[in-house]
Amino acid sequence: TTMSPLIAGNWKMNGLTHSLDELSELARLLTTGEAPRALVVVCPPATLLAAVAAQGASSGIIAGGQDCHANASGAHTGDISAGMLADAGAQYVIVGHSERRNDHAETSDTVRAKAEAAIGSGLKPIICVGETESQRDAGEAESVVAGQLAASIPDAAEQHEVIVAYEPVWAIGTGRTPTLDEISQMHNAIRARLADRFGERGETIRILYGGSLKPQNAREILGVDNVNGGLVGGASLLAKDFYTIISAV
Ligand code: G2H
Repeated sequence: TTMSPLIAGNWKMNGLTHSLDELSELARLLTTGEAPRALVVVCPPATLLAAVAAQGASSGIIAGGQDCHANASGAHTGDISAGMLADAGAQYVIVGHSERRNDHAETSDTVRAKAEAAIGSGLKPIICVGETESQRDAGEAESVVAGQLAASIPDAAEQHEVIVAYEPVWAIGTGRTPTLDEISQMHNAIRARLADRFGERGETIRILYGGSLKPQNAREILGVDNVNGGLVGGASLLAKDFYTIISAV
């Protein structure tokens, strides 16, 4: 396939206004070096979203949210709708990150509803899936991920762009990564599921890898077949590291 790779930075609950200095540095690196092959997305805390969208525009950095509510508006204290993210300048939104699934008891049905809301507001949802360590040890990794894919991806993906991110829970923020064979096997399995369900369109859905992606392992992981980019947490907080990962594709 010829789709351009996509590298998304997930700042999680890190970043105050001064973090925008790192964004300026990233913008400088992106505009002074060779143009990146990858689409570059930065998902900051919601408080910085409008600033990231404004500041990133001239260097091609695209802003994304980290979560959205499934409803368009209403009495949901502390939540943010997809339309609000779009209004602040976001073009993407992460849904179903394992930290949301765990910390906020989000099920795949919730995640699908959020992805539908995102699409309804013109955002591209980055839909996260991934098995826990005990599920992998029990030989259930592929079936768990297949179940999450089936329930988390809305039918609207037939007409609208969605992105899948495979993030094995045990690799998140741990410094541990699956072997290249394990990544390859899972990404091929995900591709097969997407093709089964969405036909030719399923071949064009990006499948990102996430979980302890770093400058040191980015080139080999992002070079695996059916790995169409990455979702980067810790290593996206420093412009230099994130730029190295972006440049690895
Ligand atoms: C996985 C990833 C980004 P990290 O959660 O979503 O984080 O790269 O810190 O493992």
